[in-house]
Amino acid sequence: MGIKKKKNIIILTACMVLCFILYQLYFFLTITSETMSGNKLIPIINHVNLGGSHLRSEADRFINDNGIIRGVYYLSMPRYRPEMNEFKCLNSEQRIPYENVNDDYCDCLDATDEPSTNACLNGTFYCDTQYQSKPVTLHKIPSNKVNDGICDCCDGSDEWDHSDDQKLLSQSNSRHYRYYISKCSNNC
Ligand SMILES: [Ca+2]
Ligand SMILES: [Ca+2]
Repeated sequence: MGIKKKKNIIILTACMVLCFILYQLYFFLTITSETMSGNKLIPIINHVNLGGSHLRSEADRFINDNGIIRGVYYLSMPRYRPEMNEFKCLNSEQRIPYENVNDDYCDCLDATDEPSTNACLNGTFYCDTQYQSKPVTLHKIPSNKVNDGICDCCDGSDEWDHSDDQKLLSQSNSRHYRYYISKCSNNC
């Protein structure tokens, strides 16, 4: 191989590396500018690419970034694991089929089977950022404020059910990063 040919290959490789770096930088700056404006980035699970045994169920949309069922107080989380495919309401002896948890219908008389939805009138939703400091307070809201279009939690986690028209990034950018922007900013 001639010296000139080698030189051309090196230049071509360098150009490709440079283009790749610029491409990544462009997306990084796009995401950063969106974040700087106070919006919150929420990961989207790409169900198609997960495939096979890792295929996520519809129920995964109820899991927040902390790995906790949305709206559940973290200390209560173990009680939301199914026992014999049943759920025992937190504050009573009532038991319901586990599939009735977060099915958008209030089954437990104590309103604890719908931690992520607004189905129970007297329910409680614990924000993703469960504690606020100075003074330290447990951050929770009545569950009828979940997905009502108004940001109630300081981190905006009560407005988790986003429709397509709330995506602020373009479709291609969203797919690339599997992110979209919620309309609630994180002020916690
Ligand atoms: Ca239910
Ligand atoms: Ca709300």
